[in-house]
Amino acid sequence: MATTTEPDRKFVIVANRLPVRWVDDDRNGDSGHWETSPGGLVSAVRPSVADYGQAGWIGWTGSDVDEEPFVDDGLLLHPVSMTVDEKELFYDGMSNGTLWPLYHDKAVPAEFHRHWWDGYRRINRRYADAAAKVAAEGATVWVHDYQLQLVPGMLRELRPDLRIGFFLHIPFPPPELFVGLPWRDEIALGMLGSDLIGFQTPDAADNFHRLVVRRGLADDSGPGVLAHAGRRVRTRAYPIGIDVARYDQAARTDKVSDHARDLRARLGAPHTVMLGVDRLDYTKGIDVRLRALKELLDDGDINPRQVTMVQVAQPSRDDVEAYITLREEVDRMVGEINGDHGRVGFPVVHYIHQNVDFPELLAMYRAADIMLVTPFRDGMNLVAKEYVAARYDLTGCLVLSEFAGAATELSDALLVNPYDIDGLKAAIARAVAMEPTEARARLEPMRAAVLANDAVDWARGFLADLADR
Ligand code: ADQ
Repeated sequence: MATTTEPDRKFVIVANRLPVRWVDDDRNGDSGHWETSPGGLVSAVRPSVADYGQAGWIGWTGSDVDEEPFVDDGLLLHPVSMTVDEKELFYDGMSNGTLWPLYHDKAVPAEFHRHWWDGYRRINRRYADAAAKVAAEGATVWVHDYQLQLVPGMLRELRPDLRIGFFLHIPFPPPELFVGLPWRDEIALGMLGSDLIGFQTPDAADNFHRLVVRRGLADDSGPGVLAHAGRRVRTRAYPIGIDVARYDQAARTDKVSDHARDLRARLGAPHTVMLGVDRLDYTKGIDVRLRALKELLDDGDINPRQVTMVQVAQPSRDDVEAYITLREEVDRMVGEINGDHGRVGFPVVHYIHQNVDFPELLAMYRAADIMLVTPFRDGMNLVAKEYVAARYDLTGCLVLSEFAGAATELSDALLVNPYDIDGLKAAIARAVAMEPTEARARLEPMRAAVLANDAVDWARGFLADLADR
């Protein structure tokens, strides 16, 4: 690994996190190694770097230790550091206490605090300064997500020569909701610093378009085109995809099949295995699916000796109050279901509050007859697509919230409104009873949709439009 600070990068990604993270090998932190960061953003965006030669990535390492820029496999990694206090204001506060709930329909109330906003601006400035430092003359810069919405505007002021794209991974709320935000115009103007703004769905793109026109921040120049500050800013939906081949190929291996078989045996060989895989986040509707399961069991509509559920919840944002409360609620509900309906050695819900590695995740997708994806609101939801990619034999049933971005492409799933518990119960009961021919007929078009738009297609599609003037 070599270091460099030359402004020589033709393509620069700016995202909250770097694509690698430091993992301590011992408790003293004396030795450790870099490994690929988990999550959909990295796996979708990382391959696009290969098309550009000299590329750079600006992001946070996740620690408060200052790190020097370094080159890994030709990619310049430029760490942005923040103190513990700054992280509290920028990340826990403004990003995850204000914007995250506001953009997800206020699943919990969004809080507005001026000191959070000040921290958000300060850290956005730090990312913009770093991008201005490493981007070569005329370079393309691709900024990601709700933590960094001010970066395009700040960067345009510093470097008008750059081509700037922005992609929002989460929903963009209707203007009626967004206008309650005290810093609505600053945020919208930050995004308008881009040449191209990508969203997960046409609804999100439309919400942004209507907002900026209504607020007088830009003029409508036709579908998906805005006029702002003498420039053309385009907006469009680019639904994100997954690395389909990776899931499909791994799913077909004997190793994963054996693992899945073993998993089912360890679950007590139930007739039906249901699965949930989510970050432990209140937008994901983990509580609502547990409630539906509990009522179905209480009412005797499903038999606890025949149906087992595995819920994997990846630890997430555990410094934020609402996440601590959710964790307690899920713990309690799992305990209640197992207390009422489990037997010694045979709990009904197997709850894992941990990361699982790729082979384990794949084996779970293969072992699951029913996949429950029930967010109240979700930009896309990659888990739904991963499950479909792993079901190469066209068996299995996806129950999917109509409020996940993925519902647009996966409209052959059993679509549910997660606020409607009776509807969700009916969908689960229907999935348990579904005939293989119907499951097959539903999975076939969904697999075609997932295969037709993988992560590389998604990134290339966005970047081709960004390059096109
Ligand atoms: P997330 O809210 O994180 O992403 P999602 O799209 O489902 O949601 O991606 C989660 C990823 O983490 C998936 O790849 C999944 O396999 C993995 N994962 C979940 N639980 C895990 C566990 N316990 N162990 C290991 N891996 C686990 C945000 C937006 C989404 C949008 C993505 C990408 O909220 O709407 O789809 O960005 O744009």
